[in-house]
Amino acid sequence: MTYLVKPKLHHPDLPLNDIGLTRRDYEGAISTLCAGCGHDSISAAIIQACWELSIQPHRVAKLSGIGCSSKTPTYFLDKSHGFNSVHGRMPSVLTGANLANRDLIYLGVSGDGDSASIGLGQFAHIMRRGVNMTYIVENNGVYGLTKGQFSATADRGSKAKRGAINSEEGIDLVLMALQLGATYVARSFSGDKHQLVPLIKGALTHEGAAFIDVISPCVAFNNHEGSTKSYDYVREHNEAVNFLDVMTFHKEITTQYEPGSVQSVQQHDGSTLVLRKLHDSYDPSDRIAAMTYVQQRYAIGEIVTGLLYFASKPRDLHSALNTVARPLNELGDAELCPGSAALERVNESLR
Ligand SMILES: Cc1ncc(C[n+]2csc(CCOP(=O)(O)OP(=O)(O)O)c2C)c(N)n1
Ligand code: SF4
Ligand SMILES: [Mg+2]
Repeated sequence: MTYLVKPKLHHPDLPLNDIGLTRRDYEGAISTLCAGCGHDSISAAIIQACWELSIQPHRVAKLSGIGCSSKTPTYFLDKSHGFNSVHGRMPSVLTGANLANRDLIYLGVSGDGDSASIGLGQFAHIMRRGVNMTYIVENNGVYGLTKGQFSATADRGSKAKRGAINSEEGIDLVLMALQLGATYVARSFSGDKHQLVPLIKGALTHEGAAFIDVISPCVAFNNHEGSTKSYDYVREHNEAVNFLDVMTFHKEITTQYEPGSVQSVQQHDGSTLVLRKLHDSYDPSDRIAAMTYVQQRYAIGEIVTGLLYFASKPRDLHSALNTVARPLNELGDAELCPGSAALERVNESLR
């Protein structure tokens, strides 16, 4: 893949995070996407979230499939591990990497074509297995890279750039993730970084399957009147249920929210999610209610955004499989090959 390296010089007074890095230390190559593409705003939000969380870049493994969205890991975190897989196959590569080394922070970046069309089966299985990761779909309702065909998330009745009407039902990946058992599920908009950055921070600190569907307009092929994934449409129909703030465990919580509208939840890693509710009746810990709410609002033309569901005690694949705690590449011969006596005992137990 060709890319333009960004010059590394930066202003000496740029603010530093807790580990002494500037925001520029989390950047990647210069983007070659179309000017105004929503995907670039999502890359900027990922950079901001990782910088604010003071994540060591070498502890992140970023994985993707094929598409304009799947190209974006080149444009952030250039000191992290990266793997650009086959179209729709990122989830199985991520699952394997995670099983081999649970010490890394896994970030999967995909498109609506990559995850809801060719990769739908892979998407379903990574969610139901509860792989500890942040999985972001940059959802523009089209195959941007191959020039704007409808993808499987395009809403029935939405209009293509050349006027064709989509006659098929759209797949809602948020509803699928909820049904399949993801333990942190959110939706956001690439044009709303105040909502998106904290949602990414919450997902990165969540120790289970975290999924964020980000509506990300394709300015080249799906930003016209009649599209339900355009900047104008999403701005007019966005219905936020809450706003999130994430406090890492070493930061003091100074609450600036009105009592009664705030819900704080302690996560496994010690960080706290502080939710400012916009709808008092909305309870993000109720999975069934979240599915009902998303569907009810969709029926009246609204796109519900915010943290829609989370489980404060998530189950992850390693705990389900009772795997060894250390990364496989740290195990020596003695642990990997316990000897013929141990093999004999295993065989005996199966007779
Ligand atoms: C196996 C395979 N089938 C088809 C393609 C062609 N192809 C490349 S990208 C793409 C769709 C990308 O759409 P999406 O994932 O939504 O990404 P976007 O470009 O919209 O961000 C397709 C069909 C391919 N590269 N590999
Ligand atoms: S074709 Fe669409 S999705 Fe691809 S870079 Fe351009 S605006 Fe973004
Ligand atoms: Mg797409």
